Amino acid sequence: MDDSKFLEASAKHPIVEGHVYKYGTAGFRMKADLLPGVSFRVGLIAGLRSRKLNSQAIGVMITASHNPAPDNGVKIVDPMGEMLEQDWEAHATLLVNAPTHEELLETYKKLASQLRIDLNTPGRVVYGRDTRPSGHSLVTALADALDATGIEHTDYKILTTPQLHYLTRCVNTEGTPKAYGEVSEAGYYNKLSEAFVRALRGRKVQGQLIVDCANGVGGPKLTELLKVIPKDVTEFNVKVVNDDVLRPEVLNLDCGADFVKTKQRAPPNFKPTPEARCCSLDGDADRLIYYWADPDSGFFMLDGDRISSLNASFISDLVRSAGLEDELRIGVVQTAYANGASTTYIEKNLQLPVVFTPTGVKHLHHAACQFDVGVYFEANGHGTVVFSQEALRVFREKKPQSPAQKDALETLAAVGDLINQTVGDAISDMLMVEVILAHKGWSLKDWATTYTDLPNRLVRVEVGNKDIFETTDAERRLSHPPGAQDEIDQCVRKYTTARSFARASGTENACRVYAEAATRHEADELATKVASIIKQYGSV
Ligand code: G16
Repeated sequence: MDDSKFLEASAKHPIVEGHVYKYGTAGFRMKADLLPGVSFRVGLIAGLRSRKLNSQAIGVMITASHNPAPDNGVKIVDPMGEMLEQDWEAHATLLVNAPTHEELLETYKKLASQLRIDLNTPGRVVYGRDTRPSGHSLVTALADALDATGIEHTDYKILTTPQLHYLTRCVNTEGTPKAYGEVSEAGYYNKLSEAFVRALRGRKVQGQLIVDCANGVGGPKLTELLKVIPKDVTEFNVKVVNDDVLRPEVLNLDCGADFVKTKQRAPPNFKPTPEARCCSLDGDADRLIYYWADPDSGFFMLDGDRISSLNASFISDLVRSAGLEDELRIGVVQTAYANGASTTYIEKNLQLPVVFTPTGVKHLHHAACQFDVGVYFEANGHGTVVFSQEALRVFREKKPQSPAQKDALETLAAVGDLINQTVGDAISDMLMVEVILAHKGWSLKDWATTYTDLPNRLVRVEVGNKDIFETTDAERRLSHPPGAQDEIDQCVRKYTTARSFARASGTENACRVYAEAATRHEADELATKVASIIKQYGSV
């Protein structure tokens, strides 16, 4: 390795002195001007990981997803399109925080020898970015690290986050029996379109769907997809709104999935017609929230919990119709943010097991892979359904005993292709919801009748130092600072059926407080009280 080339390249992309960087819920995420040095160093770690994994391609996505426009982020994607293995998050954090260029070189070499990585092995990294203008310089820093360390690289330019995950898996499986799809953006659109038509099995999509794209990358990408979906066969009628990617400042501004979920209202800049189905994506199109708004019943939201139970119910019915209920284990994964009513519905009505993990699709995905069919969605609309290799094989190869079994098996096989197996993908999830509603002949109102949400409130609390808040029990309790959880418990005890927890966000410089109670008023009141406890402890 050429040390002087390494040092010269690193000198062009310094980290910001005094700032402590941490690989959070979805990689390094913060104000974009703090990130060029981080992006360079992420290039180093991605290259090491590729070399460690026998030259398989590693993905890097540059996005700050739901965060405001001035933020950006860098995250690493493993070869099968999953999030970076957790041990390596610590290696990434270590490398990114090396104070000088010389110490960075030393840490890089030490890491390589400790992990038994031969620096002469070829390595490959593929990357993409969302529409944020700051993405340009972050890509330059990343590419400089890859060039300085002799790693082959491909820039897939502007993509949704799930498209980058898709491409990473496609690159690594191309030409093998596990080939995931054609290695191109067009391949992604063709795969989704073809699976959508197959999963509908001749049914038509009813009525119009209005899609709010958060003024992010999902807008242009959804428009591309819609060009290849055959309208005559599907009657898929989509109106794309909030797709302005030319004015960076409007990204996620008063629109998008995070706005709708946290504010519990439709984006103010478009007036949904009463009969329209509406949904919102977030800034990098990996979250999805459905809703409607009409003058009589007002606004009604179908969030990630609803999408989860809809998928779980549809797929478990199909598995039963296919005669596979004794062969395949189906399970649902949720986080502490899941509405208690959704958990009860899944366990009692759908009779499916529910597992809880901390926030972050990286945790949910891993837990979902323990099932043959693992349904995971965070309440914020981030999630997917993963099928084991065995489940996918059975869908393709089982000999049907009846026309009904044949139909169920073919639908399951199509669904396996439609749902992004690598990570939560708002566009693929949206097609899946549309397929299920078409199969069931349901409107959003029919879907909403499956259970009644407990009133809840999510609050964002800015504190001096969010890192003092540490959690336990899948983030349902605070272990630090001492005394804070006792005060929360005392507060919660004053309400009959209530629950509340607080945790530090891994993507924003703030804490989040969630409260659920028997009435809207109580949920709001409890959230406010717990937020003030957090504010008080956080200001110390
Ligand atoms: C990211 C993660 C999600 C997580 C969300 C909020 O979403 O991928 O799994 O739920 O952040 O995390 P936190 O509460 O720690 O800030 P996105 O859509 O921003 O990439």
